[in-house]
Amino acid sequence: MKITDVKVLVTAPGRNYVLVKIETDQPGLYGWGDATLNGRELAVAAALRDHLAPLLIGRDPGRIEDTWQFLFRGTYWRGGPVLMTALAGIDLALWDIKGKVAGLPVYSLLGGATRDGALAYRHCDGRDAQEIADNIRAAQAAGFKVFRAQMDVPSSRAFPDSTWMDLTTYSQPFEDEPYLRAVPAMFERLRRELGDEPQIIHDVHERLTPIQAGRLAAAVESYHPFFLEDPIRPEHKESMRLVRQSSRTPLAMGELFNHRWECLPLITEQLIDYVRVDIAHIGGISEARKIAAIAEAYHVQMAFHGPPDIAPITHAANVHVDMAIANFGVQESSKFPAEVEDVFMGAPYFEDGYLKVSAAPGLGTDVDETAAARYPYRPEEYLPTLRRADGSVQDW
Ligand code: CS2
Ligand code: MG
Repeated sequence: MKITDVKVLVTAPGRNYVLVKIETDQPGLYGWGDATLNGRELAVAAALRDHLAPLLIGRDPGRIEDTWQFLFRGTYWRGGPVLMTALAGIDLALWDIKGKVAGLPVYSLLGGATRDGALAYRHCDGRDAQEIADNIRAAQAAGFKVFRAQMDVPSSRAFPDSTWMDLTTYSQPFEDEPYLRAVPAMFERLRRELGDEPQIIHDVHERLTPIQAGRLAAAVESYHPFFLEDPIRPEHKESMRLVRQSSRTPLAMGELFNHRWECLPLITEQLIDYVRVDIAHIGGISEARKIAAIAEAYHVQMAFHGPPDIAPITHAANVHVDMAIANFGVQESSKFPAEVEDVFMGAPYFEDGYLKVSAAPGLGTDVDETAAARYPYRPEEYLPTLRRADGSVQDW
């Protein structure tokens, strides 16, 4: 069997997505992958179209690991978000093809189901703790058991560039002291209102220094968060030692990593409890299962990144891997813009707290290319930036 064509499709049903379709010499046999990198979509599309797609023509689509090694090591330039997202798009499409050839869902190819569904969490962000509590109650009524709680932090100056934002970020400049006071107060209020049962995650989004992160982890420990996510910036990973020493609050990290080696010190030193890598940004399922296997040996669990800025194809890949691995922790779930349903079919579905995929062959997802063509790329959809009250750059 041979790859005959690799198509790169950029579509924006509500948000921008970069999709990869790998076609074969077998009639009607193709695979879809997702290569979306929020705010850098066209760089990935160009890497695929101009550099990687031509290398795939004529290759055997069944040799996934060999193709992965060839594109990662054999072409010399490796790593980084652009190349690893491009590689993920190809990897996902190849796993989709392999599943279709075998007549099996990808989770079955990965060893078969270890669970009935992937415990899912829902974003319940709000302007204040009261709004978050209301959102959690509504999500509980819908069946969710795990929730993410983000809130606006009062500060001094209105932040103009707020069109794109959800409450992952703040509509005002970021100041560390108000933030460090606001988050424990938020947890205290949520526990008072909702009791001990709801499992609550908070995403720091890389905004603190290690000592501040340690202080926050200690301050929220008695409210037993599910985990505290990305407490510090991702570059100097050894700084997590300081955060770890400060408390027994579970820690999660990894959505900015691009391959297993970036995860290594955090896993092998047991500095985190959950790996948050994004399957669309680490070279796909092939890399995800290796990271999961390394993490399993160190009692670290997987909590794959699942924001709406990656396509439903990656969300399906998340659940296929979640279903197959032994050390699954929790799966971030997202609400997509309504238009997404015009373009994508077979996304994971939610049932009583869990995300599930059908037993359809491959990833079980498909793309309506005619519908996709109705949603051209949106250049105005750009990542927001965040600044401090004094005007200096802050990690978004
Ligand atoms: C967030 C993301 O879901 C999360 O945990 O950190 O929404 C993140 O901000 C975006 O994916 C960035 O593109
Ligand atoms: Mg995050």
